[in-house]
Amino acid sequence: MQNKQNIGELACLGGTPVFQEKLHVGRPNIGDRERLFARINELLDRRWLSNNGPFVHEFEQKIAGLIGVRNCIAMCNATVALEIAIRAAELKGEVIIPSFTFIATAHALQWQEITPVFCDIDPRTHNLDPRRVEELITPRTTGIIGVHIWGRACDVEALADIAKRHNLKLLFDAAHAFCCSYKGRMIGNFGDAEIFSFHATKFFNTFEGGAIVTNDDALAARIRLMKNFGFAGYDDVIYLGTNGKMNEASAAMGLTGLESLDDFISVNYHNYVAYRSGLRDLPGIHLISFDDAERCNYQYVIVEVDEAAAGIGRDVLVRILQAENVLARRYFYPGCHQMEPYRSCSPHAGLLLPETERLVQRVLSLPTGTAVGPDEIDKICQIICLVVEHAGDVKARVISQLIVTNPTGGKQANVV
Ligand code: T4K
Repeated sequence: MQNKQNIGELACLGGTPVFQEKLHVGRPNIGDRERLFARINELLDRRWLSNNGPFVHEFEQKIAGLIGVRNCIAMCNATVALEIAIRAAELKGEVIIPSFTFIATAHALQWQEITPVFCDIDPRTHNLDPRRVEELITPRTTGIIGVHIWGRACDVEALADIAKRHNLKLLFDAAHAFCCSYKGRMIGNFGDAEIFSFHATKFFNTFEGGAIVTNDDALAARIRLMKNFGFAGYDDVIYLGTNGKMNEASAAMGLTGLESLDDFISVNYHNYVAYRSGLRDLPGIHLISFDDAERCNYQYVIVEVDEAAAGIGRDVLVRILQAENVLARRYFYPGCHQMEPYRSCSPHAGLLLPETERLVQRVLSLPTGTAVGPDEIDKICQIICLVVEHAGDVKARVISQLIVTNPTGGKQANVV
């Protein structure tokens, strides 16, 4: 379909969607199928499907080598990996984390009856603000979990300094940050341990999966036991453990994906550059940037919408894009502190999180990855440009249409 020239052509106002098929954020990257199928056949022939099989072992070695870290323990997903890392590091009481993260970071603590204490972020980086972290430390605090949101590293040194001075453990939820670096050193080498996600929606996936990486050999040994029920040998359980194991099919997917890693990142990078050029100079539309001096996976294309400058708010823009089959997402709206059980436990937590509250109203994630190319990105940017250029009219018409279709919900209706 041709680019839209006037706002009457917008799908949310009755036009035909630009895209016939939905464009997703988090469309899985798949490596060479022949290589994958060969590995699947191999593991079937071997009849070794799980429990520290040869593919998992090879996968762990390769990840550790890539990151330059002493230990990698592959896991069934990053949420269980977080839970195990938290338990192995002996966190209890209260742990400071950002509210601006995927809910798994908070749930991994609460699941073990540890209280996540939500800390505000630095609006420039979207990551934990170390100055705010220090204010939240109490006698019950045992640790900090920083989250490298969008693959951009936390202020690792400041957090390490706070952790050291207050005798706290420091973990990093690096779910977004596989293959990213901080000051030239690969993420995975910081804090007591870091946790990667290899979920299907990540640029590199093992269907479901994750890993804990650490340079602490004793911690790694505990984690290895804990992810296998605490078994130290046949018939010998020496810890309270769980089942966090990665299976052989996931490792086969991972080994295959690793062979295409540079291609995945290259596609993401070129998509990011295409968005940057397509959205350049648009008032109120700010694409977050990455440090060219660092390694980055560019897996998230994140835009902040400043309603005052753009003339249109994030939620209306998301609604317009979704009608065009561009499934932009509001990661991470409304913030963990606004979700259960945290909202009920601490209904006024938002008062201490002004930057988080502001950001969750502005941020959106756009489709990228190997399922999207320059043509699609050009069209997505054209829609955004058209909307911002005619923001006043578009907003009035979209909102009046919402009132017609939902007269009782009115302007208060959640538009996405
Ligand atoms: N910490 C952080 C900071 C995280 O962001 C995450 C996960 C975790 C920890 C926990 O990691 P894991 O335990 O999951 O390993 C998705 C992912 O499920 C989640 O892994 C990810 N972060 C989060 C940011 O995004 P949803 O609820 O948005 O997923 P969903 O089903 O809406 O999928 C997103 C889009 O991807 C959809 O438009 C559909 C598309 N998709 C999805 C899947 C699964 C596909 O096209 N194919 C697929 O196979 O959470």
